[in-house]
Amino acid sequence: MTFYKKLLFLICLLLIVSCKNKTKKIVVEQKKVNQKVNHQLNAVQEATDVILVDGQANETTWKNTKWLPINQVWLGNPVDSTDFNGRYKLSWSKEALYVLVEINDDLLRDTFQNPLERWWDEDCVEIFIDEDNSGGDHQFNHNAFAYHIDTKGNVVDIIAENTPKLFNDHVQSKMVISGENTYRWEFKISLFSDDFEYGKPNQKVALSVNKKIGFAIAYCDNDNSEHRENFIGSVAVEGNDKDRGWIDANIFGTIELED
Ligand SMILES: [Ca+2]
Ligand SMILES: [Ca+2]
Ligand SMILES: [Ca+2]
Ligand SMILES: [Ca+2]
Repeated sequence: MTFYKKLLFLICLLLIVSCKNKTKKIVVEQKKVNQKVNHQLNAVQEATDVILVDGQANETTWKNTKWLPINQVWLGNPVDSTDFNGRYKLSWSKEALYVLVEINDDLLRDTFQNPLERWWDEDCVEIFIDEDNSGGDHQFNHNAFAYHIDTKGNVVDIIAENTPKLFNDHVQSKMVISGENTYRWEFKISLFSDDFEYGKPNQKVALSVNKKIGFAIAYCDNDNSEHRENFIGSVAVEGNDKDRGWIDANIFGTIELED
C-alpha cells in the first residue's frame, strides 16, 4: 500500500469512528427524552371552591369535573360490576392534589388491625404519584410514591426492602358509605420531590399551572380470600406482569394541571 493509500484508509477509518460516536450520542439523548412516555395524558382543572375532605362530593368543583375509569385488571381474573366497579375525579390547588373516588365492592374487607401488616391483602385504594413525572424505578427510593390507603385512612409505602412506613401526613382521606356496596373516598395529597428523605423535615411542593405529574390510581379488592383477589388500575400496562406500579413509575399516566 502506498503512503497516500494508507493515509486515505486512515482518514476513512477516522470518519467512520466519529460518525458512529455521533449516532451513539444521539441515541442516548433520544433515550433520555423518551424515558417517560405520556401514554395517558389527562388535563386536570384547578378547584373553584375549597374542597373539604369529608367523603361528601357536594363541592362545585366535583360537580363540574368528569369521571375517569378504574378498569384495567392488573391482577386476578376479569371482574364484573357487582364484584368491582370504580371511577375517580381529579382536581388541584396550590396546596395539594385532590381525588374523589367511587367504588362499588360487594364485600368491604378490613382484616388487619396493624396497618403495616400485608396492607395490600385487604381492600384499599392505591394512589401513585411521581411529582416531576420523571418515570423510572421507585421501589426502594422516593423518585415516586405508591400510597396504599386503607378504609381507616392509614397510608403505607415502603422506604426500603421489607420496610413499610406510615405516610399519614402525605395523604388526608375520608371514606363514607354512599349506597348499597358503594363507597366514596375523598383524598387530599401533598406532593414531595425526589429529594424526599423519610424522618427528616421535607418541604411540600407547591402546585402550579402547566405542571406535569405522574399519576395512577388502583384498588386492591379482596372479598373472601387469604390474598387479594384483584388489583384494578386506571392505566393500561403492557406485558404479562401488570403489577409494576409499586416498582416502575414509567407505567403511570401523566396529568397536566390547568386553570
Ligand atoms: Ca368534600
Ligand atoms: Ca369485590
Ligand atoms: Ca420522580
Ligand atoms: Ca372487597
